[in-house]
Amino acid sequence: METSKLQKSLQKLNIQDVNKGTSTGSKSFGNGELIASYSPVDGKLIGKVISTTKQDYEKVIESAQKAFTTWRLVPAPQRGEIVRQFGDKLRELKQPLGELVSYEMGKSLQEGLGEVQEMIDICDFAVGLSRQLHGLTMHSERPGHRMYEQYHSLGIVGIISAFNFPVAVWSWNTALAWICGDVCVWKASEKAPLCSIACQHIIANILKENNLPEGISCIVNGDYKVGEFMTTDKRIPLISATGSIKMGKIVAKTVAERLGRSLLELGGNNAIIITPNADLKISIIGAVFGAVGTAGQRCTSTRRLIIHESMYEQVKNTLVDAYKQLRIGNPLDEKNHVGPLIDKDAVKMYENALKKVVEEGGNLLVEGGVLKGEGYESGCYVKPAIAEAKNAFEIVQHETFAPILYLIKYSGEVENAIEIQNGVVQGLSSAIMTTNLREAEKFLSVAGSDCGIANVNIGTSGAEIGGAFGGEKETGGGRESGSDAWKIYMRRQTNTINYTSNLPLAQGIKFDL
Ligand code: UN1
Repeated sequence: METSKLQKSLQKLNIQDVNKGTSTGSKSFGNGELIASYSPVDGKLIGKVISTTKQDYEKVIESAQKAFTTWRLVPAPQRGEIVRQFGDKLRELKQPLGELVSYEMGKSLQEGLGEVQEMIDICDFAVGLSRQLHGLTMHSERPGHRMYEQYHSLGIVGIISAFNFPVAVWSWNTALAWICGDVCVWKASEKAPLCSIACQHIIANILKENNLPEGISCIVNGDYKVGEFMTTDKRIPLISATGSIKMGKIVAKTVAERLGRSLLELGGNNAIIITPNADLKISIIGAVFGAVGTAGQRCTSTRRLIIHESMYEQVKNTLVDAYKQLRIGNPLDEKNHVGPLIDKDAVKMYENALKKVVEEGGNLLVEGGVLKGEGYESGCYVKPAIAEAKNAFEIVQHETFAPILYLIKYSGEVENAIEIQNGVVQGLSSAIMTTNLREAEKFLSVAGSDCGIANVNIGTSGAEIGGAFGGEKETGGGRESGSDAWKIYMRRQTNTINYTSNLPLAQGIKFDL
């Protein structure tokens, strides 16, 4: 893509002025230090944002609190109408926003556009949901009594998002939170802050056009210290955080200490099992996209392939050949499959992991390495690598956010593969490639995969928004996006109404005066 075309797209998103920062609605302010956003695509400075000071933060929370008292009284289907307008605007701006995601984060343009599509889809989902925030009715054990439950708006939702899905994960949270009557304060990753500014501009205009309080959508910028303002803040009943297990443990502890709610979506160590009954063609496509898509920087990326010994050589050779076809380069150029890693720190972690797997006795089948020269000036482009390894290796147990795929052999029955697949601390996504019904059902059974996502004949990444998204064990246990994930954004109330002139007590207790 030519630079001038990209510049035009950035203009459409109104993010070209540097020094934008903390904002509630469309008002941008802030006194903090500047955070520069460099593109991993070409190493150029895209813009700067102002980080949020404690004083700025207080203004944001005041505005959010004020907005909540109005917003919660707007009927849910009318709140849905605002989300519908937001989704429509995203449809209009899909191309420029997808380009910004691709340019600031480094994922391929197709994936950048796909990410905006996830935003559009969750808006549609939320609009429908805005008429379906159902509670249940129960039959009371007492005569002349009615019992039911209802869901009320919760308050301020704090969203801490990661660089790898710089816009979609926010929208999964915010679209649901808004229809639930909550207001949102978003701290985006300091590695992709301009994406958050672009999104804020879009929603701020919609709020303004509809004469709604600007504090319905707020953003704060900065590093973990700004995150701490939020996690320690009793005025924020729910913190939804996406990121590393290390970060999640700190967030969980801090929020639990004040008995707040947290929704955690942390690391994955996702595997695909390839059984003797697998369809090889789809297994290879699923594995390669899972491992190298987004340069291995999805929390659902495929990190481990657990292959039956009878298929091992064939899968290995086909994979090595497939990796030779991969084109690595500018992600805005649609002919490339793999873009850069987010920054040079990520490159170091990739290099360390490759070193470590060899030290532990692994065998590099596709060596990897950092690319240099024309087109790779940012220093963030790396070659996807494949290593034969053991599940017990320390490095295999660890999530490295890079395109490194570990091949692990299993023998005997599918139960052995499932044991290996479950033998990690993370529990996000998993998959089995098989055309055998018994194998598939065992994998999905209670004795099967222990992950939040378990797929058959589909890779580990690329979940649809309609299902609940999240994982077990050290992935954090939270569920976002579809199904009934909305419930965490609301407070549940049980109501019992007596329409008689007697006061019978529950459990048959007599208390006559
Ligand atoms: C993430 O990497 O944090 O399932 C989210 C997927 C995407 C979302 C990934 N729909 O790969």
